[in-house]
Amino acid sequence: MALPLAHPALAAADPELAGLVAAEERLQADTLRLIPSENYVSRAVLEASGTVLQNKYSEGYPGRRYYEGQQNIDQVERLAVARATALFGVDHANVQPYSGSPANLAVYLAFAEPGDAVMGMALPMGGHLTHGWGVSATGAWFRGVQYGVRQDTGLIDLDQVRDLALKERPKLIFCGGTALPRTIDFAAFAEIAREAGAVLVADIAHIAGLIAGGAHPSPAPHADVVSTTTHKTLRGPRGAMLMCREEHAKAVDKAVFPGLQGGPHNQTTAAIAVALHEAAQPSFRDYAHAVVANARALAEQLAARGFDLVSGGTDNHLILIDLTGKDVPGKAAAKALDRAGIVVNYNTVPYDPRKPFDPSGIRIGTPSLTSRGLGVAQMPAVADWIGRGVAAARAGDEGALTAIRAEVAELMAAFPAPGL
Ligand code: DSN
Repeated sequence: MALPLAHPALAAADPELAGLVAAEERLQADTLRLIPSENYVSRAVLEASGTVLQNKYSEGYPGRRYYEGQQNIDQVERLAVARATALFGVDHANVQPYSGSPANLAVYLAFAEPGDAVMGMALPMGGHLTHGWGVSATGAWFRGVQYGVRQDTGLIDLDQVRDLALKERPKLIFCGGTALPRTIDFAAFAEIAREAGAVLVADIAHIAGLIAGGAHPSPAPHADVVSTTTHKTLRGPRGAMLMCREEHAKAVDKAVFPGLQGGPHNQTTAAIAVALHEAAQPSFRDYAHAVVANARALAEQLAARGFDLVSGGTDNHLILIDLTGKDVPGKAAAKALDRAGIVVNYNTVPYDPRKPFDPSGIRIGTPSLTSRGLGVAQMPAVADWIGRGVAAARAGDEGALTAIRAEVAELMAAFPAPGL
């Protein structure tokens, strides 16, 4: 296996590990990555993640640390916070959560007591584990009340949300999720939360980059707390942020540290700062709008090829395909597409009669391909490969998958991945 020239010290010290990194770089370069929660970070974000900031402990917050030697770290964190508040138009940002699940857990710690009712979208409907789903600590320690989408439209049933909220009086209401192809009506959720006396948490992990780039409405005027990861459409390192109004700043900060976490990962904070700087540039707005334009074009092309799309299409970066009519389960299709160089994930669809580990759907999205520069002109080819790949999965035609893999690699070579 060729050693990666980009990591000479790693290659010399640990060739086995370096070989795996090189193989992953090649895989990310050659394949069409359609997982909607993934992306390619810039070289600058990658470099910031690999700095000596790694070597420093800094429990506490800028100016209020439990370790000395924070002359530079404080400035790094202040920069990240200032860039987050400016970009998202919020009073306060905490950039220390290690990732999305710990960030959401901190929200529970800040605003609820064990046993309280909390409301979120059911996981099989497109929600997230940490929105009170049973197998998560948030569903075990709190009383999860779950809403969904309508079976006839695939859209969130806001009447159901209001009825449940007024009946159950949850402490928290989460909006947002992991498989929602449509715009989230933050204002409507805020009205329901107000009526029910609940704290509204907008989990914008999937769409943070679209919001930053003006391609999705912002929750800032409506939500009490905004939770997000930084590595999806926002195109930063693996990390998270909690943002809120000033009145909630103390509770949020206290919940993250010392409530839940120890020292922040300063190298990640630095990379978040870089990503936020990149997201404030005009080119990021172009990227965010291109993500949505590509998803819309791809959805149209898929529908034209007879694919059944949950909610009939998309408003954002994500498309949820129900393969029931294609007579192929989601997992078999996802694995076949993987062999064809097209990386997706199998996913439940609303009201799925199949089990979560072998569901009826696949979930795809356009952030990664957009970061590589693919545009609407390439979406017919992408839809074609998906159509042929799913047909090959049904027919067990490995030759067809191999042929698609070669075509995919040829196109991807023309669109070099950022950061690699
Ligand atoms: N793992 C994320 C996703 O893929 O949507 C959610 O946490």
